Amino acid sequence: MLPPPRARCRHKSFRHPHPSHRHRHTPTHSRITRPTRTATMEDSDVLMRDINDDGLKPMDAMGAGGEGTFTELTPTTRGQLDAWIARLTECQPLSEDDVNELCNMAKGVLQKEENVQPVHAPVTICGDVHGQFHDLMELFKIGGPCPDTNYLFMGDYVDRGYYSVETVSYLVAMKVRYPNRLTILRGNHESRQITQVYGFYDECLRKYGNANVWRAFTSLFDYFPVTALVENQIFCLHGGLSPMIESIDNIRELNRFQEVPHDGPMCDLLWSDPDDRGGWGMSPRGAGFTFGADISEQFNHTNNLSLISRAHQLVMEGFSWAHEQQVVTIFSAPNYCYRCGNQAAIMEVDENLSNSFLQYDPCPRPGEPSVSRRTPDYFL
Ligand SMILES: [Mn+2]
Repeated sequence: MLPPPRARCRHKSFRHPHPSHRHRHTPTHSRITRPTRTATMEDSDVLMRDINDDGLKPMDAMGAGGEGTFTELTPTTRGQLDAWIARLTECQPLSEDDVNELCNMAKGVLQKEENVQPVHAPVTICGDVHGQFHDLMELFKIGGPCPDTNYLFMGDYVDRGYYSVETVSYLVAMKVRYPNRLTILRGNHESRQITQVYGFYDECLRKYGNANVWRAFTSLFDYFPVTALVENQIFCLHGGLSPMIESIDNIRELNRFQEVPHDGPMCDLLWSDPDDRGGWGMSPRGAGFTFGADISEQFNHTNNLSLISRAHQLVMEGFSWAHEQQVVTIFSAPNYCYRCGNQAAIMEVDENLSNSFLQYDPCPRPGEPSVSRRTPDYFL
């Protein structure tokens, strides 16, 4: 069923000439079954419940105080943000003081957002980025620069890649600078516990000599919205559904301002995966659940949704349909971990809510080894 045409175009997106490595897929509400199986590398990101916090207990998210009154950017603040963004665009990290200031500003912005943040079309929806800063810059070349193009990121900005600090600093600075053009959701890696295992904590120590920047960002992560809803039809989140959530209103009732819990509805939204098997299943990740096509069907029907858009799993073509096109997985880190050989993708949703995918390969970086598992043509 086609969505009603939108009365107005909220924002005209800037179109880049198509680079050779950019592939456009035809409009997708045609019913093409894509038999792609989701790869399982991300399944190795399991939740370990027995990590010693070493005193790094979640801060009281609302205890920061005073920063919640953010209203409008002053020219000075705008200049400050533009200077930070210019520095970060060159992949240069901000100073520790600047990160603290940025995170306080961002708390003011994100605190006002909803658990189910409303988003207007047109918007370009992106999956995991995982600290691959240069590939994030490539993403903006492929999709069009922000703020000319509106973006919605579905979490997992940090860990795995070498530039988590620059990646999350850049996205947060852009969020504060252009709050209505950019939506950044929380992924399961935006957590104190997970970042201590998968790289962000170590990267902060290496780049700053102490854990203050890690502490500032992980405290900020408690403010990120957990889901978004594009024009009341496309439900966006990092992981998937929860047996404790029947309606979208259930999500609105959650207190999201906390560390990602080990279980329960908020945990499931950030950890669950769609599965070929029906019903609810145990997740091999040790957190969240697997859910079948029957579950997606029921959820979309109950909530009048046309699509669940999520990230969280490596998919070799950058996007993958599941559950008869009721669920799509989007993964935006090409050659994930610099070795998986996958393409990345982003999904453009236009003002009529029809979608198309842009796929891209890793941005070539001189001086860095490119290790790919892709079989060379001459070998076949
Ligand atoms: Mn994830």
